[in-house]
Amino acid sequence: MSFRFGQHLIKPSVVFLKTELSFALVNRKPVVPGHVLVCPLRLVERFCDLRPEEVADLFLATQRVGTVVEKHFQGTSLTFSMQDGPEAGQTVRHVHVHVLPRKAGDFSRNDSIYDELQKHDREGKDSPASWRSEEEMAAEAAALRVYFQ
Ligand code: AMW
Repeated sequence: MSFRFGQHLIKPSVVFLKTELSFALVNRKPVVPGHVLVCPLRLVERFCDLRPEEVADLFLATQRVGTVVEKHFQGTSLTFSMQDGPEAGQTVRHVHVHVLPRKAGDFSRNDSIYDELQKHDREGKDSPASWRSEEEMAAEAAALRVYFQ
């Protein structure tokens, strides 16, 4: 079985959490180590189109995922971000929360992380050559899955 993430078919090997209505996957192009994504299982484009139970499940999953990636990647804070619609920078038309472990000095200007989020998967910056290998992604997902067992 695979997971839908917008136009992408996601292999179970890169998914590290599945709840009743949500799933979390590792990023093929992380902005910082441990940059992962949490999505509703149902292919829904905009946040406003989620049902209340999907919002609840998505945010509960996001909370759990944040705790785990902060610990696993030795972060001391977290950035949560959602680009909700193309004008907000959304490239994959499927609701997703970016979860990014943060640590002191990771960006010289703290909010530069938002510039990086905006740029990292735009045209010209997102060729397959810039993506991580499936093996590397699967290994990271396997390490994170352990925390949810
Ligand atoms: W958006 O700009 O839509 O808020 O973010 C899309 C995110 O999804 C980016 O971080 C991008 O690197 C990631 N991404 C896109 N396709 C895949 C994929 N097939 N597997 C893992 N991550 C992906």
